[in-house]
Amino acid sequence: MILLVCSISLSCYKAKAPSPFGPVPSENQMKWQEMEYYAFVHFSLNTYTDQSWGYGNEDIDLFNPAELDCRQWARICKEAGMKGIILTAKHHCGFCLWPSKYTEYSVKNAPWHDGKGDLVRETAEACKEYGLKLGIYLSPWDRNHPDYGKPVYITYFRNQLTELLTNYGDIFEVWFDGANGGSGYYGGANETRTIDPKTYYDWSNTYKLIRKLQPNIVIWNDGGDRGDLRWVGTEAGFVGETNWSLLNATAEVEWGMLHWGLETGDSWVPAEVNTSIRPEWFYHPGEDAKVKSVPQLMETYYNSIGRNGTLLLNFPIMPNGLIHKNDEKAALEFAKAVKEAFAVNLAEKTKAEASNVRGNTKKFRAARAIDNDKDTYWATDNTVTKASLIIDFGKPTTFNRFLVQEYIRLGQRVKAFTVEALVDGNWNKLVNATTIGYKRILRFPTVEATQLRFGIIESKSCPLISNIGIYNAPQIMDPPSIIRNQSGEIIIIPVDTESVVYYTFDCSVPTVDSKKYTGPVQTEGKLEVRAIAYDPARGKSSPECREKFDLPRKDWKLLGIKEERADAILDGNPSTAWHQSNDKKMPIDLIIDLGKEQNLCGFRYFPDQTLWGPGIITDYQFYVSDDNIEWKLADQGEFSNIKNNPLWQIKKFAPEKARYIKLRALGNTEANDNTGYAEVDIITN
Ligand code: FUL
Repeated sequence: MILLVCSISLSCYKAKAPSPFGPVPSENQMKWQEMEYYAFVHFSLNTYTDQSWGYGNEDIDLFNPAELDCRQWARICKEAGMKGIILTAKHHCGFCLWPSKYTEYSVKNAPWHDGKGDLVRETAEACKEYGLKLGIYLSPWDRNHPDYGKPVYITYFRNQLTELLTNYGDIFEVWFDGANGGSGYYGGANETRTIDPKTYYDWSNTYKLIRKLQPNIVIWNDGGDRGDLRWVGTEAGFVGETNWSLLNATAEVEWGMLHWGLETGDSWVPAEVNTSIRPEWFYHPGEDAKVKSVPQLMETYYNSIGRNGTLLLNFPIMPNGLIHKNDEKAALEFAKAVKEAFAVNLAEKTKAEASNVRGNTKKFRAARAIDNDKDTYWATDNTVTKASLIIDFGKPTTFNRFLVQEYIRLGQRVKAFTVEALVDGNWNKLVNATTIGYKRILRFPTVEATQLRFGIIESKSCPLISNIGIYNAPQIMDPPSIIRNQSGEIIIIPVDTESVVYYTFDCSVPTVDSKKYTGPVQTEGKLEVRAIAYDPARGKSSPECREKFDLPRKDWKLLGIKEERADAILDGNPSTAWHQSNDKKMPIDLIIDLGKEQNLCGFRYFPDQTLWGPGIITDYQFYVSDDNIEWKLADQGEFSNIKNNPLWQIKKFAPEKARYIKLRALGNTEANDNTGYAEVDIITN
């Protein structure tokens, strides 16, 4: 009898569900994580002024989107597989897309719908119709408001939040961008106002208000108190391969913590990867040909959703109020590619065996990881933190993707794992990886095997695996990259070294009948190069890469610089850079002798792409000269949003004839004197 009681109680004990380990997600965070993919929509006065950041004095009369149709946005998002839309209700310029009671700088004074329009309402209604959730971007920095920087502005900000979180139904996420460049219109003051982002906004009381008005919301905040979600430290569309959904509730968050999370963090703060479908956030007609390709978007997919993050993909709205057809096409083709990649789960209907099963019970057996039910999971005994699970396909099976999910409601646990394939009776390692979290997707070269072994090497506590997927995704080809070096040679580099490259110089579309690239090609004058990569085995081409080049820089000389490495500025290679010596203080000049007089009408600057101390110029003056003695100011201004989006900066000015140019750096993104350049180029008439 005693024995019987003991054995019953022992098996009950063993079969008990594991206790949570470390921080766990709230119900709101869980629901948000399961959305996986949703849209950003950037639309404001910037749309009409071709700017990234409005100054705050832009004319309201500009806002008159003739064909505005939020249902078009919602339809595209829905068809693209997205689950919600976050709208820029107010960007840094302060212009409000809803008729706020608290300012005149809103749609109520715009010609659109004779001032009776409400874009937040139209977006909310369209979302409802298409079964999407609505999120709100409300910029804390307001370059229009006269009181910005004073305590009374916080009341204004909270009044606006109250309007937005009360009048438009359920809001799933609120987004507080930390950007603040200081200068602004501020009701006519036209000055620079600095605030301390740690204290000025009094976030903790604002958070209380938000949670009272919208109990199911998640808060994104990169600049202030810890919200529910974290930024990943870049707008380029990726989070770290190792990605803990944890941070500490207090103390500084360094870049590495944004990127990888914090293994020992005391709070659940998962990663959201925000990036735009084009280089910039707002619509710029010059970017119509720069919409990201399917391979680029797939890369983003694997580096966000595939790395335990969500993906917030931005659509810039055109001045007419619609999403551009190129962006629509890219988003829908991307959705199709994702669907194709994950169409058939080869783990379904297979046999799964585990090295250890919690309490030896059916409830936690290996099959729970392949039963298509997110609420069941394979678990090991409490003391077992190393374990493996073998999937037996029963026949040779071809695959190249492995998807795995932890049951995160009880915490994120796995620190390291491997995937192996049984080929001809031998276990071949396919990949070594670190964290899993909500979802991890691994890519490896296509393999044919009869079994797959998922080995957990290290886990903080007994691992809980809710889902495993195995797929054979079709290959996707990336466009090649094209550079022109200082001597004028065109160099075309395919992503896959086995592919063949075809190109044109005459603006025609490159095909397999175009010229085959066999090595650097010497060129003269202005030039447009278009190129594709081609896989002869499968008869598939990549999307094209298209680059325009101004005059070759053969005869250019950097004046007053002895270091040979400075040639990186002119070598055409965007991944090499040079920095001014660190004893120089702003303003710091870069002077170039163009070799002879040129008809200038602009310049281009490409910042250093390295992550640490890139010395990115934010404020500049551009001078021209005939003799390197007398200089004339041709242009000055800011490179808006260059910190988060360090792309080519193109500045045009009234035509000037000159032989010498001087790019003067007045400030950088690091608030010090570090000044770097990957490339500097001119634009000629
Ligand atoms: C940035 C902003 O400054 C950009 O304009 C954009 O809104 C992006 C989503 O966040 O930091």
